Amino acid sequence: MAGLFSKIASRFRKTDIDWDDLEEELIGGDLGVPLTMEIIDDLRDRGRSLTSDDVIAACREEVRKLLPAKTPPMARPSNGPSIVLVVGVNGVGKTTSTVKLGKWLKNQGHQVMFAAADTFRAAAIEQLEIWSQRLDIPIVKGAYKADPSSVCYAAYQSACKKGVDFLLCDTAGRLHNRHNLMQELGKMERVLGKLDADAPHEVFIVVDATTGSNAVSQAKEFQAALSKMTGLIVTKLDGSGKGGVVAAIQKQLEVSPRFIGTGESEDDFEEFDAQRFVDQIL
Ligand SMILES: Nc1nc2c(ncn2[C@@H]2O[C@H](COP(=O)(O)OP(=O)(O)OP(=O)(O)O)[C@@H](O)[C@H]2O)c(=O)[nH]1
Ligand SMILES: [Mg+2]
Repeated sequence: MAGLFSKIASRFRKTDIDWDDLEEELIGGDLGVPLTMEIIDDLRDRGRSLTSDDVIAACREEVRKLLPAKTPPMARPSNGPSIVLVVGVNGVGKTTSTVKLGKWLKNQGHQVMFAAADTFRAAAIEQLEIWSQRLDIPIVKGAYKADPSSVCYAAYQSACKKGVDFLLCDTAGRLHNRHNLMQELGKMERVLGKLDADAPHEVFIVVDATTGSNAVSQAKEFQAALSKMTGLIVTKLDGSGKGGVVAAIQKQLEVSPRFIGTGESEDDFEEFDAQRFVDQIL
């Protein structure tokens, strides 16, 4: 499916660039108002008649410049496991991404453990357990309805004992406007912070690319509820022709993309690459 930029290129191939139309396309492509305005202003400043190819090249360049050229490695403390908290609204792909990240890390030779901290649904614990068996990655789970903070606490202790490098904590999907559930995340952070002052070492917000600009509001609410948000995992980039929200979140929240999900299988997962993203996905 055609991405945002190829869509714009075909729209303006035979007509002069109309700034209002271009603005509409960029906002429609989920780049968000602040970034769209910056791109349009920059293009206007060039003050000459631009071809559609010039415009696309400039748009790609603006987005590429905004995104970090190199994705940082996963944070590691000098002692003990690196704790990764995976958060987001319902159904965006948190559990799938936790599993994919687990496999990705294991393939690099790391010792990985899962914490099934989504105790909200019994099926969620089972879902992660099945993956744990399939990938041969140990799991610590709590009882259905148990306090997710206590599951993370127990998982941390087990991870320390086993010499685990990365403890990946899958959390329950929560609506970003449900205050008590958002507060529960703050509690998880505080409990983990007592075990290791820098924990959680990574907090990844997962968003579904196909939800478009709503993902920006979701990420904003999670950022407000948590003391840190270290990265973005964007899922369902396969075939949707969407992805602009990655740039909008970087621009408005300064949270950088770290991984992308490109399908339902456990291998449909890649470390984010800004150049590839602007050239092939957007
Ligand atoms: N096409 C596609 N589907 C995905 C991707 N990531 C996740 N999914 C699918 O999205 C659905 C929801 O994924 P989950 O990982 O269960 O989502 P979740 O955020 O853990 O959901 P809750 O725990 O209910 O909040 C599943 O059907 C996944 O297979 C992706 O990158 N591409
Ligand atoms: Mg889940």
